[in-house]
Formats: sequence, structure tokens, C-alpha cells
Amino acid sequence: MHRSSVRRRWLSAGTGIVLGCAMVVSDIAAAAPVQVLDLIPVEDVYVDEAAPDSNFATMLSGGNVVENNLLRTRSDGSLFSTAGRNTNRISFLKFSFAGLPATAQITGAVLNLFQTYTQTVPAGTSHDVLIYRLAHDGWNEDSLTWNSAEALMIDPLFGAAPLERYRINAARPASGLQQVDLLALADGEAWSAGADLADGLLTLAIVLQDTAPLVVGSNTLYQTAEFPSSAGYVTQRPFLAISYVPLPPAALLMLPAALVLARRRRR
Ligand SMILES: [Ca+2]
Ligand SMILES: [Ca+2]
Repeated sequence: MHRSSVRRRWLSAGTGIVLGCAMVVSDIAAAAPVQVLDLIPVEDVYVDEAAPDSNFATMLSGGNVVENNLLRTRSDGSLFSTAGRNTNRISFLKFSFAGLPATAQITGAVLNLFQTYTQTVPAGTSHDVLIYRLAHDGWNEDSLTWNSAEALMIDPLFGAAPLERYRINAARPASGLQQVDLLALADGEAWSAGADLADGLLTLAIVLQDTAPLVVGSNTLYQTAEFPSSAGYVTQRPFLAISYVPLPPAALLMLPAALVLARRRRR
């Protein structure tokens, strides 16, 4: 009898701690200012089906090997296959979350791409730029090729819904900053950050598709992370704007509730 009443009191105190902590967490999350971290890709490069074993991290300019400033996408003008594929240049970007606090709660993720060129969009047609998330981060911009990228794409890249897409048509500018909200649900599957925060890396693929009637060889170009800052164009580098609330470690959150409980037990 006595023992069960003690146990009930402990259960009630335990429930109080959980509720107290939940309130503390939500109060702090609501009160803490949202911070923004702009992540420049740690790797970015494109691959080309017409040169399936070539890597395009660098290029020749005036007889010198220089960093490639461009990410390219291209559709090959064919009809979509059953897998929805009519692309032959794909760009890949990798972002690292090393600079993000381990307890960060992500509230926003906007991919910023500076589009420098898009093939003219004939009346009544459009280009769709699709953003996919890949589960595999084990690639390097200095070695990735079309053929090695195919191995990455054992993820159901072309069969799956993209995270997001944007459409280039007569009403939408063909060049300039393009912002894609990875947490939006409107055109695809929202990014679920958990797995990528756990492995510390996010790999994205940018794919161009034409809507019918198809335009042979249509393409878009974007600046890479290597776009020279000296030219004053640093803002044209791609970046992922992460908004987050930096929650303190759970151990600290437990402290206020634990102190209240200890004070009650002393009475
Ligand atoms: Ca690069
Ligand atoms: Ca990942």
C-alpha cells in the first residue's frame, strides 16, 4: 500500500520532469533566435554522357589547367524513357554540416543556384530543373565521371520524385539567382534532414528535363564553388542557406526540472 503510493508519487514526478522538459525545449525553441548558415559546396562538378569517363573539375584555358567555373545540365532531346530520363549532363553538389551545432533544429533549407545561361525557351515549351537528393556521399569532384556517377545513382534517381523543381519558361527569367526550397512540398518530396545530419553530408543532383515539344541539346549553366571571388562575383557561388535554432544539449535542458524536483523532495 505504502510502496505503491510512493511509486505513484515517483511516476507523477517523472511525468512532471518529462512535461517540464518538453515545455523547456519548446519554450527555448520558440524563444531562441533563428540563425542562418550559408554552406558553399565542399564538392561540385558535372558529368557528361558524351564523355563518360572524363572528369570536368578542371578545364584548359589559354593552355593552362584551371578550375572549372561551371556546372552544366543538359537534356538530350529524346523522349522521356519509362524512367523519366532524357538527360545527358547532370550536376552534383555536396554540402557538409560540419559547421552546424550538433543540437541544431533545422527550420529552413534553401538551395541558391546562380544560373548564368539557359537555352532559349520556345513559346509553349519549358525546361524543368529537378533537384534530387542522393543517399551516397562517397564521391569526389576530382574523379567523378558519368560512368562512376551511374554507380551513385543506384538510388532510384530518375524513378523517384525530386525534392523540388523549378520551371523555366517565358514567364520566368532564364538567368540569375534561382532559389529552391528543399523543405517545400509543392512539387516533390520535402527533404528529410535526419539521415544527412547524421552522416554530416548532403549530396544533390541537378537534372534538366524538357517538356514536349523537346528542344535538342537544351541546357542550363550555373557557377561552381570555384567561381573566383577576386572578380567580385562571390555571391554567384552556389550555396545552401540553412536556418536553424541552436538548442542547447539535452543535459542542460534536464537541469531546471531536476532542480525543481530536488527542491520539492527536500520539503
Ligand atoms: Ca567544383
Ligand atoms: Ca548524406
